[in-house]
Amino acid sequence: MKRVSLTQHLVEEQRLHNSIPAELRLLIEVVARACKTISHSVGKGALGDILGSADTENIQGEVQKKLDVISNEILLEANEWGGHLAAMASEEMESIHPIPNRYPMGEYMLLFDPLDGSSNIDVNVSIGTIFSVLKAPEGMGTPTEADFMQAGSMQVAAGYAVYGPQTMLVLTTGNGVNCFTLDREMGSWVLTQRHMMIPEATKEFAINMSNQRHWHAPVQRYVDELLAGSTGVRGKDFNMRWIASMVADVHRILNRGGIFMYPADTRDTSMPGKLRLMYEANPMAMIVEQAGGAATDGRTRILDIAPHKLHQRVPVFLGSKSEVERVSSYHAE
Ligand code: P6P
Repeated sequence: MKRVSLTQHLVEEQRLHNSIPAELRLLIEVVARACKTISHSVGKGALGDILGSADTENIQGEVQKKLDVISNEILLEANEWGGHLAAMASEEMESIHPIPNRYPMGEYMLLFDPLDGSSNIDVNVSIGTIFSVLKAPEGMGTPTEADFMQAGSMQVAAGYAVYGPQTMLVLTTGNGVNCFTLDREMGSWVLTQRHMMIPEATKEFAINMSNQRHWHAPVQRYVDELLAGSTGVRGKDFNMRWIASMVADVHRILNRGGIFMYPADTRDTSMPGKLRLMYEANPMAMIVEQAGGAATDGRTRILDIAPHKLHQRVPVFLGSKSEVERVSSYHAE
C-alpha cells in the first residue's frame, strides 16, 4: 500500500466528502499527536515514574492511576491553545473544561476517556484513549455541561488509540473507518487499513462472565445459547475473549468480528451498566456503525440515546450486526 500519512488522508477526505473543515482537521491532528505522547509515556512502564496509583479519585469514585492523570493532562494541554475547541470533557474530570480565556474559542467540543482500561496498565496489557467530537451549539456563550448533551448521532468524528504491540489510531469522520499505525522511527501515523468492515456473523463473544449471576433474563438466555454451542439452538461453537480494555476488545471485533457486551445487571441502583455514554459508548458506536456493525443498549440504538448527564452510564452491546440484533430482540420480548 502506498504510504499515506494521517495529514494526507484528512486532506483527501476533505476533497472527497467535504466533511473535514480545516479546524476539524487541526483538532484530529492535535489529538493524534497527543496520543503519540501518551503512547510514549505508557511505553516507559517501570522505567518512568508513571506506574501505580495516584493518591486521588476521579468522579467515578475510581482510584486514578498515575497514567490516567498524566494522559488527561497531555490531552488538555495539547488542545487548549489551538483555537479549534470551545470546551473539553473527560472521564477524569467532574465538570467540563472550558478553553482558558487567554486562548481563542473554536467551534468544536472534545470528549475523551484519556486512558481506558487502566486496570491493565500495571500488568502490561493493551490500553487506549477514546475520543468523541461534537460541534458547539450555534450562538453558544460560555460553554456549560448542557451544551454537551447531544445524542451520539451528532458526533462529527470519533476515534481511539490502542497502545498494544503496535500503537494504532482508528478514526471515523462519518465516511467509513480507517486505521493508522504509528511509525515510531519517523514519529508519524501511517494509513494501514482503509474502510474497516466488521464481519456480519461471528463465533466470538466478549463479556465479563464473573457477573453472570447478576444478569437480567435476556442476557442470561443469549449467553446460555452461546455456551451451548453446537449442542444448542445456535448450532455452532463460540469462543470467548475478555481483555477488560474496551479499546482492545473493540479493535479485535473491528478486525475479525464478535460481540462486546457490558450489560446492566441486578446490582445497578443508580445507573445501568458500567460504561459511560458520552466518551466510551458513543464514539465506539459511531466507529462500529461506520464499519457496518451495530450498537445498542439492549433496546435503543446507542447513537439515538438523548443524554442527560455528562458521566451517565449505559448498557452496551456492540459488534457484528446479526449478533447485536439477536440479543437486542431478546430484550424486546
Ligand atoms: P470489568 C475499563 O475499566 C473499562 O471501563 C472498559 O475498558 C472495560 O471493557 C471494562 O471497564 C472492564 O470492566 O468489570 O471487566 O473490569
